[in-house]
Amino acid sequence: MSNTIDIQVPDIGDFTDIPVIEIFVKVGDTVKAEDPLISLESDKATMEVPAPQGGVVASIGVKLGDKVSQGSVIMTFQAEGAAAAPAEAAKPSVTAPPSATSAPTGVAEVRVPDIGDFKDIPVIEIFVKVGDTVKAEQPIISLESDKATMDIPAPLSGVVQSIAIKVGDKVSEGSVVLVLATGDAPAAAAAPSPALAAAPMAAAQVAAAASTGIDETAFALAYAGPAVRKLARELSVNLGHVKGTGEHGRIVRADVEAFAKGGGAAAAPAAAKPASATASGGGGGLDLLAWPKVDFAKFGPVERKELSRIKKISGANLHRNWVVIPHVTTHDEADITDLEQFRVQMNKELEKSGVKISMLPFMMKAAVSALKKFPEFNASLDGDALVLKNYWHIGFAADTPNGLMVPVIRDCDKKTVPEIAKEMGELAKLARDGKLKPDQMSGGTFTISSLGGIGGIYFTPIINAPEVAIMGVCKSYWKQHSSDGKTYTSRLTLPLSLSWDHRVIDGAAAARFNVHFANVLADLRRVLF
Ligand code: CAO
Repeated sequence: MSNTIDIQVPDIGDFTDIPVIEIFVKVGDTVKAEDPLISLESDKATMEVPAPQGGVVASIGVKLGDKVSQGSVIMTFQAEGAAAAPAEAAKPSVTAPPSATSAPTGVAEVRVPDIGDFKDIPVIEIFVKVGDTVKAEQPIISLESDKATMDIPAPLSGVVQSIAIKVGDKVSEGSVVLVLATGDAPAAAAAPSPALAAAPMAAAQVAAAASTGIDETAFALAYAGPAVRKLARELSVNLGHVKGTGEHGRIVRADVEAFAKGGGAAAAPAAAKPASATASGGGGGLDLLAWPKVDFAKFGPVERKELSRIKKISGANLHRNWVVIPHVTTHDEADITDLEQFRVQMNKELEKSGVKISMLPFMMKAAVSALKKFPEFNASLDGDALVLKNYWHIGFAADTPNGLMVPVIRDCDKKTVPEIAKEMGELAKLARDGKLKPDQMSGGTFTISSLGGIGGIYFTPIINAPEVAIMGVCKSYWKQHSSDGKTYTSRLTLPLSLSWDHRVIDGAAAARFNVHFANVLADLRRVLF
């Protein structure tokens, strides 16, 4: 009677011919039931095949790159207590999970599948949260390109263990979306089996991990399988700092082990910094207190209202821009007395055309003039370089029932004031009706945020990255002005608030930009110069 048993690939749903991307054991290794043996990777998910029982690896029948399907023999075990085992024990013994769409008991990384030529598509909605049970084919996230909205379904049934993306993130084929506990594996909230501990920690567990200095977001996004994640946790290695040497940059065991020994390749210079620098507030990361959790209903009646999709997306972008860009705001004012007279006159003349001109199209022209004079304001940072743009596409913040949107008017340098006014009206209407297309909000080089129709004097607009400056404008008012301190005249005055990225622009340039902008509004003939 043979005392070895064949270990086969169990039921892995509809997947066939899946490449082996990692082998975690070698001949002679003693493994316990549920220890991961190999990792498989399809275009939709990464799955680990765990040991169905304990034993000693007697032979390995696959090598990296081999393609396997359900029933493929991957290795043989010298079974624990094989001599005494009943005859059935020698039969293939990997138990198929109950559902045809379940992966082997364990965890599976779910990735964005083949989505054609689309790349860097924003995630606009996440339908699941950690702890949710999902069924195969159930939509888990929604992506929106300028051409289509696509729902990505779960390739397997399981329980969501962690989510690697957030609304607004851009994904492409192969991007990790979430980790599912599959088959009979418990959810993150339940006591994790050894195999499950490999997965990124669920939200409730993050607080405990924070003391190790691990950047959980980077950890969750790292391209590594559950067993490697488990090893990284055991060795307190921040996966986000490890450079993968596996195929397509996948992090393998050896990378984590080498990193733990201090010899591993770091993904970024930040990796050279000890994790404790972050934990102790050394400046590498935001070492913030947990957000206060308050039961507001204890103090009075409340109503809970979910944020709109646009608010969630713009909120995430504003937050990133506020945190990442060193903002400074320079205030100034423009004398628009003559311009206002001219505007009123032009509106009378244009009455029949149906186009009404507010102050904003004039400001767009003034912005183009200032951007041409100070080209570093019409630029974006790309690593250590500044990309200067030879086109002038001006965005304007539009207040809509669903939140803030920024439509972009292209080639403002080539358009007349009435043309800009007309296009602005059309884009603002599309924005309010929720019909703005992504390409009508992209490509901007500078933004104007006007609160002039509402009120206020000054504010601090947040830069619309990757732009490097934004002009905020408030309501014009009559101000007493004197050039000699003796005689005074009333001038219609427009308050200006220019926020700029101090990595690119310095204070003197910002002050000059404002002066030029104000001078052009005071006397539009200056755009000719
Ligand atoms: N001073 C005084 N009056 C002003 C003015 C200013 N700076 N700017 C506009 N006005 C007047 C307009 O002339 C118009 O007056 P009438 O009704 O008498 O013609 C009135 O205010 C309303 O103007 P408007 O807001 O409809 O037009 P606009 O071209 O100035 O702005 C738009 C268009 C889409 C930018 C604006 O409607 C809007 O959404 N603004 C909000 C932007 C915002 O939320 N910014 C904050 C971003 S940070 O959270």
